[in-house]
Order: sequence, then C-alpha cells, then structure tokens
Amino acid sequence: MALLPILHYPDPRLHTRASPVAEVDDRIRKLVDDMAETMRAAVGIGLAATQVNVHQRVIVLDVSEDQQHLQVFINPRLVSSEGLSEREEGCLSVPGIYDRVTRAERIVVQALDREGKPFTLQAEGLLATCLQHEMDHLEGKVFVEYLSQLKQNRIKTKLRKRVRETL
Ligand code: GNR
Ligand code: NI
Repeated sequence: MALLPILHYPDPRLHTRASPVAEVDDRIRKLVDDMAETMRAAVGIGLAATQVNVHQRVIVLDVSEDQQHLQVFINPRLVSSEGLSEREEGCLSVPGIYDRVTRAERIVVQALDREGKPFTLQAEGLLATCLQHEMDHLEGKVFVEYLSQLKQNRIKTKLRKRVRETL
C-alpha cells in the first residue's frame, strides 16, 4: 500500500470532473487500498479519488466509531434524496476550515463495490452528508463553494498564506 498526496484548495485540479470507471480491476482495487490508507493516515472519514489527483469515480468512506468499516463506492449514482439537514463539514483538501452546509437528509445511492458488483444503499445522518460531500468532489466541487463569496475568498487567502509560510 502507499500514502497518496492530497491536493489542497484552491488547487484547480480539485475542480476536475471525474470519469466513470470502465472496469473494476486490480488497478482500481489498488487505488481503493491506497485511498483507504491515505484517508486513515489523515484521520478523515471519507476520501474521493479527485483529492489524490486521480480523476475516476471512486470513493472510500468510514464513518464508524472503530474505523474498521470501510465502504467503497465506484461510479456512485444518486437515485433519490429527501429532506434537508445542516451539518458542520470539514475537508482533507481544505485543512483547518469547518463550516455548516445544508444537504439532503436521506439519500439512496447506487454504486459498484470493490468486486464490481452493483449495490444500493440508503443513507442518512453523517453517512448521507459524507457521501454527498464525496460525490461533489467527483463533480469537481469542494464544500466551501456552498459558502458565501466573502468566506470563499477569506479561505483562499488563508490557505495560500499558509502554503507560503511553510515553504
Ligand atoms: O474527514 C472528513 N470529515 C467530514 C466531516 C463532515 C462532513 C464531511 C466530511 S468528509 C471529510 C474528509 C474529506 O475531505 N472527504 O472528501
Ligand atoms: Ni472533502
């Protein structure tokens, strides 16, 4: 396994729309394993391939208490959504920034698992929030884009300054 470097906002590569995975093969399973290791090392609860500069529709997620319940979503598709819920979000690509975002409260998603087998999942709560956050990444969208332009500009300035100071 390998740790993959995570892109940081405002890197323009985070705005790439990912392509569907044509076949779930060993190359994709290796990507899934590396993403899971990277997510755990960064102490995140989800990671989209976009964040490690691989523009294919792959997501790993683990919202469990014990961090032993990896969920893999390849070519995820939102089937339905209902309700609204506001929750504080963070992102491994926007380190140190947290803010509230309103998303659907309950969703149904269809995807392929790491064997390429289709499954359907109904999600709510943190899992639903996190899945929508990850599916946005695959569309090239970062959660800060839901915030006001003023907040987005402040976040950009702050993160650019931080990069300069750690050179
Ligand atoms: O680790 C993460 N925590 C989180 C908290 C609330 C809503 C979404 C997330 S996802 C984030 C990891 C990440 O950046 N995934 O893309
Ligand atoms: Ni994120």
